[in-house]
Amino acid sequence: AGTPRTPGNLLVTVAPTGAETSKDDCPALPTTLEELVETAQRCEAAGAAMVHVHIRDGEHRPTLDLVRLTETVDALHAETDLVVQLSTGGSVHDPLENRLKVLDAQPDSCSLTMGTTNFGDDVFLNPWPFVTDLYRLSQEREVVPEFELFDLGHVHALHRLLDKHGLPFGGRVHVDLVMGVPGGMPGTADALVAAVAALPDAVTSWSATGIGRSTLPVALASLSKGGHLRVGMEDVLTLAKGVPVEHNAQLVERAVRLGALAQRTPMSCDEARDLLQIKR
Ligand code: KMH
Ligand code: ZN
Repeated sequence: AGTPRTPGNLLVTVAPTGAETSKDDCPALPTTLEELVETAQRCEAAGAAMVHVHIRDGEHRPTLDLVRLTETVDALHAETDLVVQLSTGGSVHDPLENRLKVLDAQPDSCSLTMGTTNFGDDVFLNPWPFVTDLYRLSQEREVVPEFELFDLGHVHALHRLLDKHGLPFGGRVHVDLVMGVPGGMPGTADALVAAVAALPDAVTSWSATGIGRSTLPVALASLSKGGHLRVGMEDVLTLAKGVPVEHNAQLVERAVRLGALAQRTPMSCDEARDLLQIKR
């Protein structure tokens, strides 16, 4: 028998694509199924345990096409052990009814944003009835939500949701702070500390990600407060000023290096499934 592995205590989630960057602007963005699977495999080898997925159509445009979503979930399950989280946020242009249908593709987890937010010059729409419909659907379908909090008001909306509608499927409450979106809370250590202090007691784990230049301050603040990390080209396209990300695995590798400095070890996919109580 080999040496027993130290249990991991750092969940690294990779968000490799997003819906707001075009392939023309960033050819390294994984937009085809082949690119996504290759990315997921390299990110898993580098230490990621969960993938937050947005997909693209044949012209590399964001889509919520159910056939493609299902094919993507199946391929990621076949080719990796990663926890597969589908975005229900889609792009700022996706209608709410299409975003609800994402759960038909049977992901392990789904993102669930806790309120409407300005998103640059656009609006990312999440009216309360949509939030509660999506939450109830996730409970029925036994899909574990990741609550996306873009603002301090979203933290309070999460209190309200859990008070009125109970716990998610599996009983764990996992949150991701998405910081530094123009229109949301800033990507600063101060804002992270305020958001974490206000989280409901029912929260069992949380990660954070900082958009663009707030990536490193947010990652360091999250590690300091005992949080987990989300990284990926959905959130940042440079490693440093003028140094483009060439592959999402570089961001995962950096997250693992930062974690190591904080004496945190990346979780395996199985450990992440236990943490989030993903249906087996
Ligand atoms: N594309 C953003 C408008 C999510 O995936 O749930 C929304 C987003 C959040 O990316
Ligand atoms: Zn997303």
